[in-house]
Amino acid sequence: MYHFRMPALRAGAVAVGILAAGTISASAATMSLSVYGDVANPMQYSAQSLRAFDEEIRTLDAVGHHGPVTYTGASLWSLLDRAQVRTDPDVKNDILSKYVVARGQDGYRAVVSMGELDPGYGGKDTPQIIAYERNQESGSEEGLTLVLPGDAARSRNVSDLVSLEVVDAALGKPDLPGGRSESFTLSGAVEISGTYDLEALEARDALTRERRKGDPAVAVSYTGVHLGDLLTDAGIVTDPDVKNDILSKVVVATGNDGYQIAYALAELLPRYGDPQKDKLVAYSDDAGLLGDDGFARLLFAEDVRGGRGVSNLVSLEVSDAVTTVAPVPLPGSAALLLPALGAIAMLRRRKKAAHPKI
Ligand SMILES: Nc1nc2c(c(=O)[nH]1)N[C@H]1C(S)=C(S)[C@@H](COP(=O)(O)O)O[C@H]1N2
Ligand SMILES: [Mo]
Repeated sequence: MYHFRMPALRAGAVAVGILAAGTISASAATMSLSVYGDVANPMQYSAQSLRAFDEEIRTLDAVGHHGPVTYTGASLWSLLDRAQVRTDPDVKNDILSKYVVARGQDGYRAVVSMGELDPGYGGKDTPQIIAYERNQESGSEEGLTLVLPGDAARSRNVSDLVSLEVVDAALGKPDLPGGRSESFTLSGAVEISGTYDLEALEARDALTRERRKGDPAVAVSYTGVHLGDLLTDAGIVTDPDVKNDILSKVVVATGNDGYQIAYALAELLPRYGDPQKDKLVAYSDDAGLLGDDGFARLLFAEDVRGGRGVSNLVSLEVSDAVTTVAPVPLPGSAALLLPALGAIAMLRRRKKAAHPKI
Protein backbone atom coordinates (compact mmCIF):
# COMPACT_ATOMS: atom_id res chain seq x y z
CA MET A 1 0.00 0.00 0.00
CA TYR A 2 2.98 2.28 0.41
CA HIS A 3 3.43 2.91 -3.29
CA PHE A 4 0.27 5.03 -3.27
CA ARG A 5 1.91 7.49 -0.99
CA MET A 6 4.47 9.33 -3.03
CA PRO A 7 2.19 10.19 -5.96
CA ALA A 8 -0.44 11.35 -3.46
CA LEU A 9 2.11 13.53 -1.72
CA ARG A 10 3.17 15.05 -5.00
CA ALA A 11 -0.42 15.69 -5.99
CA GLY A 12 -0.82 17.30 -2.60
CA ALA A 13 2.17 19.54 -3.14
CA VAL A 14 0.76 20.68 -6.46
CA ALA A 15 -2.71 21.29 -5.03
CA VAL A 16 -1.37 23.23 -2.08
CA GLY A 17 1.04 25.12 -4.30
CA ILE A 18 -1.80 26.24 -6.55
CA LEU A 19 -3.89 27.28 -3.60
CA ALA A 20 -1.03 29.13 -1.95
CA ALA A 21 0.00 30.92 -5.14
CA GLY A 22 -1.04 34.51 -5.35
CA THR A 23 -1.57 34.91 -1.63
CA ILE A 24 0.25 37.64 0.25
CA SER A 25 1.72 37.41 3.72
CA ALA A 26 -0.66 37.68 6.60
CA SER A 27 0.14 39.90 9.55
CA ALA A 28 0.74 38.09 12.82
CA ALA A 29 -2.64 39.20 14.12
CA THR A 30 -4.55 37.38 11.38
CA MET A 31 -2.11 34.51 11.02
CA SER A 32 -3.37 31.01 11.57
CA LEU A 33 -1.84 27.63 12.17
CA SER A 34 -2.62 24.60 9.97
CA VAL A 35 -2.15 21.10 11.32
CA TYR A 36 -2.12 18.71 8.36
CA GLY A 37 -0.27 15.92 6.58
CA ASP A 38 -0.55 12.32 7.78
CA VAL A 39 -3.58 13.04 9.97
CA ALA A 40 -7.23 12.01 9.75
CA ASN A 41 -8.50 15.34 10.99
CA PRO A 42 -6.63 18.39 9.62
CA MET A 43 -7.22 21.43 11.79
CA GLN A 44 -6.69 25.13 11.63
CA TYR A 45 -6.23 27.40 14.65
CA SER A 46 -6.03 31.10 15.27
CA ALA A 47 -4.48 32.44 18.46
CA GLN A 48 -8.04 32.89 19.67
CA SER A 49 -9.24 29.36 18.95
CA LEU A 50 -6.07 27.94 20.48
CA ARG A 51 -6.86 29.87 23.63
CA ALA A 52 -10.31 28.27 23.65
CA PHE A 53 -8.62 24.89 23.40
CA ASP A 54 -8.95 24.61 27.12
CA GLU A 55 -7.56 21.15 27.72
CA GLU A 56 -3.86 20.98 28.18
CA ILE A 57 -3.12 24.66 28.51
CA ARG A 58 0.24 25.04 30.15
CA THR A 59 2.48 27.76 31.41
CA LEU A 60 6.21 27.34 31.38
CA ASP A 61 9.25 29.38 32.16
CA ALA A 62 11.97 29.53 29.59
CA VAL A 63 14.80 31.72 28.49
CA GLY A 64 13.66 33.69 25.47
CA HIS A 65 15.63 35.81 23.07
CA HIS A 66 15.48 38.69 25.54
CA GLY A 67 15.85 36.93 28.89
CA PRO A 68 13.43 34.89 31.04
CA VAL A 69 9.92 34.50 29.66
CA THR A 70 6.75 32.81 30.83
CA TYR A 71 4.99 31.22 27.88
CA THR A 72 1.35 30.15 27.92
CA GLY A 73 -0.04 27.85 25.27
CA ALA A 74 -1.57 24.55 24.26
CA SER A 75 0.30 21.28 24.49
CA LEU A 76 1.69 20.28 21.10
CA TRP A 77 1.06 16.60 21.80
CA SER A 78 -2.64 17.20 22.55
CA LEU A 79 -2.97 19.28 19.39
CA LEU A 80 -1.57 16.42 17.33
CA ASP A 81 -3.70 13.95 19.22
CA ARG A 82 -6.75 15.96 18.25
CA ALA A 83 -5.63 15.95 14.60
CA GLN A 84 -5.46 12.12 14.81
CA VAL A 85 -2.12 11.13 13.42
CA ARG A 86 -2.66 8.14 11.13
CA THR A 87 -1.01 4.88 12.07
CA ASP A 88 -1.01 1.44 10.53
CA PRO A 89 -2.07 -1.08 13.19
CA ASP A 90 -0.06 -3.77 11.42
CA VAL A 91 3.20 -1.89 11.95
CA LYS A 92 4.68 -2.13 15.43
CA ASN A 93 4.87 1.32 17.07
CA ASP A 94 4.08 3.00 13.73
CA ILE A 95 3.65 6.33 15.54
CA LEU A 96 7.42 6.33 16.16
CA SER A 97 8.21 6.52 12.45
CA LYS A 98 6.45 9.88 12.09
CA TYR A 99 7.71 13.37 12.59
CA VAL A 100 6.30 16.86 12.55
CA VAL A 101 7.70 19.71 10.52
CA ALA A 102 7.02 23.08 12.13
CA ARG A 103 7.19 25.99 9.73
CA GLY A 104 7.26 29.72 10.36
CA GLN A 105 5.75 32.33 8.12
CA ASP A 106 9.23 33.10 6.76
CA GLY A 107 9.71 29.46 5.74
CA TYR A 108 11.97 28.59 8.70
CA ARG A 109 11.61 24.87 9.45
CA ALA A 110 12.29 22.62 12.42
CA VAL A 111 11.57 18.91 12.86
CA VAL A 112 10.21 17.35 16.04
CA SER A 113 9.65 13.59 16.11
CA MET A 114 6.44 12.02 17.39
CA GLY A 115 8.57 9.90 19.72
CA GLU A 116 10.01 12.92 21.48
CA LEU A 117 6.50 14.33 21.96
CA ASP A 118 4.64 11.17 22.94
CA PRO A 119 4.39 10.99 26.75
CA GLY A 120 4.68 7.20 26.46
CA TYR A 121 8.25 7.53 25.10
CA GLY A 122 10.34 10.71 25.15
CA GLY A 123 7.69 13.33 26.02
CA LYS A 124 7.09 12.54 29.66
CA ASP A 125 8.18 15.77 31.32
CA THR A 126 8.84 18.21 28.53
CA PRO A 127 5.62 20.10 27.88
CA GLN A 128 6.29 21.29 24.33
CA ILE A 129 3.66 23.91 23.64
CA ILE A 130 2.28 26.22 21.00
CA ALA A 131 2.44 29.49 22.89
CA TYR A 132 0.01 32.32 22.24
CA GLU A 133 1.09 34.48 25.15
CA ARG A 134 4.33 35.56 26.75
CA ASN A 135 4.58 37.00 30.24
CA GLN A 136 0.80 36.80 30.55
CA GLU A 137 0.42 39.48 27.90
CA SER A 138 -1.19 38.63 24.62
CA GLY A 139 0.52 41.15 22.39
CA SER A 140 -1.81 41.43 19.42
CA GLU A 141 1.19 41.87 17.14
CA GLU A 142 2.60 38.49 18.11
CA GLY A 143 1.93 35.21 16.38
CA LEU A 144 2.13 31.68 17.72
CA THR A 145 5.44 30.21 18.82
CA LEU A 146 6.50 26.59 19.15
CA VAL A 147 8.35 26.24 22.47
CA LEU A 148 10.53 23.20 23.22
CA PRO A 149 11.71 23.83 26.77
CA GLY A 150 13.86 20.67 26.83
CA ASP A 151 16.22 21.99 24.14
CA ALA A 152 19.50 23.54 25.22
CA ALA A 153 19.45 26.06 22.35
CA ARG A 154 16.27 27.88 21.37
CA SER A 155 16.61 27.37 17.63
CA ARG A 156 13.69 24.94 17.34
CA ASN A 157 11.36 27.51 18.94
CA VAL A 158 9.73 28.46 15.64
CA SER A 159 8.01 31.83 15.90
CA ASP A 160 5.19 33.09 13.68
CA LEU A 161 4.27 29.45 13.32
CA VAL A 162 1.97 28.81 10.34
CA SER A 163 2.00 25.05 9.93
CA LEU A 164 2.62 21.70 11.54
CA GLU A 165 2.88 18.95 8.94
CA VAL A 166 2.89 15.32 10.05
CA VAL A 167 5.11 13.14 7.86
CA ASP A 168 5.66 9.37 7.76
CA ALA A 169 9.38 8.63 7.40
CA ALA A 170 8.98 4.93 6.75
CA LEU A 171 10.19 4.17 3.27
CA GLY A 172 7.94 1.17 2.91
CA LYS A 173 9.32 -0.85 5.85
CA PRO A 174 12.13 -2.97 4.38
CA ASP A 175 11.83 -6.72 4.31
CA LEU A 176 14.92 -7.83 6.21
CA PRO A 177 16.09 -11.29 7.29
CA GLY A 178 16.11 -10.73 11.06
CA GLY A 179 18.75 -12.24 13.29
CA ARG A 180 21.72 -10.70 15.00
CA SER A 181 23.32 -7.66 13.39
CA GLU A 182 27.13 -7.49 13.12
CA SER A 183 27.46 -4.00 11.60
CA PHE A 184 25.39 -1.01 10.52
CA THR A 185 25.72 1.52 7.74
CA LEU A 186 25.57 5.28 8.10
CA SER A 187 24.39 6.97 4.92
CA GLY A 188 22.38 9.78 3.38
CA ALA A 189 23.14 13.44 4.03
CA VAL A 190 26.58 12.82 5.52
CA GLU A 191 30.01 13.62 4.11
CA ILE A 192 31.51 10.32 5.23
CA SER A 193 29.15 7.40 4.82
CA GLY A 194 30.42 4.08 6.05
CA THR A 195 29.99 0.85 7.92
CA TYR A 196 30.47 0.51 11.66
CA ASP A 197 31.19 -2.74 13.48
CA LEU A 198 32.00 -3.47 17.12
CA GLU A 199 35.65 -2.55 16.67
CA ALA A 200 34.75 0.81 15.13
CA LEU A 201 32.44 1.63 18.04
CA GLU A 202 34.94 0.49 20.68
CA ALA A 203 37.54 2.80 19.16
CA ARG A 204 35.41 5.84 20.08
CA ASP A 205 34.87 7.57 23.44
CA ALA A 206 32.63 5.38 25.59
CA LEU A 207 29.70 6.56 27.71
CA THR A 208 27.72 4.56 30.26
CA ARG A 209 24.02 5.22 30.89
CA GLU A 210 21.43 3.49 33.02
CA ARG A 211 17.96 2.59 31.90
CA ARG A 212 14.96 1.15 33.78
CA LYS A 213 13.95 -2.06 32.06
CA GLY A 214 11.18 -4.65 32.47
CA ASP A 215 8.27 -4.99 34.87
CA PRO A 216 9.05 -4.76 37.74
CA ALA A 217 11.69 -2.36 36.48
CA VAL A 218 15.34 -2.97 37.21
CA ALA A 219 18.22 -0.66 36.38
CA VAL A 220 20.46 -1.89 33.58
CA SER A 221 23.65 -0.10 32.72
CA TYR A 222 24.67 0.20 29.05
CA THR A 223 27.94 1.26 27.44
CA GLY A 224 28.21 2.77 23.99
CA VAL A 225 28.94 5.87 21.98
CA HIS A 226 26.93 9.04 21.73
CA LEU A 227 24.59 8.82 18.75
CA GLY A 228 24.62 12.56 18.02
CA ASP A 229 28.41 12.74 18.14
CA LEU A 230 28.71 9.76 15.79
CA LEU A 231 26.44 11.54 13.28
CA THR A 232 28.17 14.89 13.71
CA ASP A 233 31.60 13.33 13.16
CA ALA A 234 30.37 11.90 9.85
CA GLY A 235 29.70 15.50 8.73
CA ILE A 236 26.05 16.38 8.26
CA VAL A 237 25.47 17.89 4.82
CA THR A 238 23.47 21.09 5.10
CA ASP A 239 22.53 23.90 2.75
CA PRO A 240 24.41 27.04 3.83
CA ASP A 241 21.70 29.18 2.24
CA VAL A 242 19.01 27.79 4.55
CA LYS A 243 19.06 29.19 8.08
CA ASN A 244 19.69 26.38 10.58
CA ASP A 245 19.13 23.76 7.88
CA ILE A 246 20.33 21.14 10.38
CA LEU A 247 16.97 21.48 12.15
CA SER A 248 15.11 20.06 9.17
CA LYS A 249 17.13 16.83 9.09
CA VAL A 250 15.64 13.49 10.02
CA VAL A 251 17.44 10.30 11.07
CA VAL A 252 15.87 6.91 10.36
CA ALA A 253 17.19 3.88 12.25
CA THR A 254 16.44 0.37 10.98
CA GLY A 255 16.78 -2.96 12.76
CA ASN A 256 17.53 -6.28 11.10
CA ASP A 257 13.85 -7.24 11.44
CA GLY A 258 12.69 -4.13 9.51
CA TYR A 259 11.73 -2.22 12.68
CA GLN A 260 12.14 1.44 11.75
CA ILE A 261 12.09 4.60 13.85
CA ALA A 262 12.45 8.27 12.90
CA TYR A 263 14.18 10.94 14.98
CA ALA A 264 14.70 14.62 14.49
CA LEU A 265 18.46 14.99 14.08
CA ALA A 266 18.26 17.92 16.50
CA GLU A 267 16.85 15.78 19.32
CA LEU A 268 20.03 13.68 19.19
CA LEU A 269 22.47 16.59 19.37
CA PRO A 270 23.82 17.96 22.66
CA ARG A 271 23.29 21.51 21.41
CA TYR A 272 19.53 20.94 21.08
CA GLY A 273 17.60 17.94 22.42
CA ASP A 274 20.28 15.83 24.11
CA PRO A 275 22.29 18.11 26.43
CA GLN A 276 23.01 15.26 28.88
CA LYS A 277 24.07 12.83 26.14
CA ASP A 278 21.48 10.21 27.06
CA LYS A 279 20.99 8.79 23.55
CA LEU A 280 23.54 6.16 22.65
CA VAL A 281 24.50 3.48 20.22
CA ALA A 282 25.10 0.85 22.91
CA TYR A 283 27.26 -2.24 22.41
CA SER A 284 27.35 -3.76 25.90
CA ASP A 285 25.39 -3.92 29.14
CA ASP A 286 25.95 -5.26 32.68
CA ALA A 287 26.06 -8.78 31.29
CA GLY A 288 28.63 -8.06 28.55
CA LEU A 289 28.06 -7.87 24.79
CA LEU A 290 24.43 -7.60 23.73
CA GLY A 291 23.64 -11.10 22.45
CA ASP A 292 20.18 -11.24 20.89
CA ASP A 293 19.96 -7.43 20.74
CA GLY A 294 22.73 -7.48 18.11
CA PHE A 295 26.25 -6.10 18.24
CA ALA A 296 24.67 -2.67 18.73
CA ARG A 297 21.32 -1.17 19.65
CA LEU A 298 20.09 2.34 20.24
CA LEU A 299 19.47 3.41 23.82
CA PHE A 300 17.17 6.26 24.83
CA ALA A 301 18.04 6.17 28.51
CA GLU A 302 15.37 8.62 29.68
CA ASP A 303 12.39 7.26 27.71
CA VAL A 304 9.38 5.82 29.51
CA ARG A 305 9.29 2.74 27.24
CA GLY A 306 11.99 1.04 25.21
CA GLY A 307 10.27 1.43 21.81
CA ARG A 308 12.73 3.93 20.33
CA GLY A 309 15.75 1.79 21.16
CA VAL A 310 16.17 -0.07 17.88
CA SER A 311 18.06 -3.31 18.51
CA ASN A 312 20.03 -5.27 15.91
CA LEU A 313 20.79 -1.97 14.26
CA VAL A 314 21.61 -2.30 10.55
CA SER A 315 21.30 1.26 9.28
CA LEU A 316 21.18 4.92 10.17
CA GLU A 317 20.10 7.23 7.39
CA VAL A 318 20.15 11.02 7.50
CA SER A 319 17.79 12.88 5.19
CA ASP A 320 15.95 16.12 4.73
CA ALA A 321 12.39 16.36 6.04
CA VAL A 322 9.92 15.67 3.26
CA THR A 323 7.28 18.35 3.13
CA THR A 324 4.69 19.55 0.71
CA VAL A 325 4.56 23.23 -0.14
CA ALA A 326 3.64 25.03 3.04
CA PRO A 327 0.22 26.56 2.95
CA VAL A 328 0.13 30.28 3.63
CA PRO A 329 -3.24 30.43 5.31
CA LEU A 330 -5.33 33.51 4.77
CA PRO A 331 -9.01 33.77 5.50
CA GLY A 332 -9.83 33.36 1.79
CA SER A 333 -7.45 30.57 0.87
CA ALA A 334 -7.97 28.68 4.13
CA ALA A 335 -11.51 27.80 3.18
CA LEU A 336 -10.25 26.20 -0.02
CA LEU A 337 -7.23 24.63 1.53
CA LEU A 338 -8.75 22.40 4.17
CA PRO A 339 -11.11 20.42 1.92
CA ALA A 340 -8.20 19.96 -0.50
CA LEU A 341 -6.05 18.54 2.26
CA GLY A 342 -8.90 16.31 3.37
CA ALA A 343 -9.15 14.91 -0.15
CA ILE A 344 -5.42 14.26 -0.18
CA ALA A 345 -5.71 12.42 3.12
CA MET A 346 -8.40 10.18 1.63
CA LEU A 347 -6.28 9.50 -1.42
CA ARG A 348 -3.64 8.10 0.83
CA ARG A 349 -5.83 5.14 1.85
CA ARG A 350 -4.37 4.77 5.30
CA LYS A 351 -6.27 2.97 8.01
CA LYS A 352 -7.12 5.00 11.04
CA ALA A 353 -6.40 3.29 14.35
CA ALA A 354 -5.70 3.89 17.99
CA HIS A 355 -2.03 4.01 18.89
CA PRO A 356 -1.17 0.96 20.93
CA LYS A 357 2.05 1.61 22.84
CA ILE A 358 4.32 -1.37 23.11
N1 LIG B 1 14.94 -4.24 15.89
C1 LIG B 1 14.00 -4.06 16.83
N2 LIG B 1 14.28 -3.26 17.88
C2 LIG B 1 13.36 -3.04 18.85
C3 LIG B 1 12.10 -3.64 18.78
C4 LIG B 1 11.81 -4.46 17.67
O1 LIG B 1 10.71 -5.04 17.51
N3 LIG B 1 12.78 -4.65 16.72
N4 LIG B 1 11.19 -3.40 19.79
C5 LIG B 1 11.38 -2.18 20.60
C6 LIG B 1 10.56 -2.17 21.80
S1 LIG B 1 8.92 -1.90 21.55
C7 LIG B 1 11.09 -2.28 23.06
S2 LIG B 1 10.15 -2.08 24.44
C8 LIG B 1 12.50 -2.63 23.25
C9 LIG B 1 12.62 -3.91 24.03
O2 LIG B 1 13.96 -4.10 24.38
P1 LIG B 1 14.30 -4.33 25.92
O3 LIG B 1 13.87 -5.72 26.22
O4 LIG B 1 15.75 -4.12 26.03
O5 LIG B 1 13.50 -3.31 26.66
O6 LIG B 1 13.20 -2.81 22.03
C10 LIG B 1 12.83 -1.95 20.98
N5 LIG B 1 13.71 -2.24 19.89
MO1 LIG C 1 8.02 -1.75 23.67
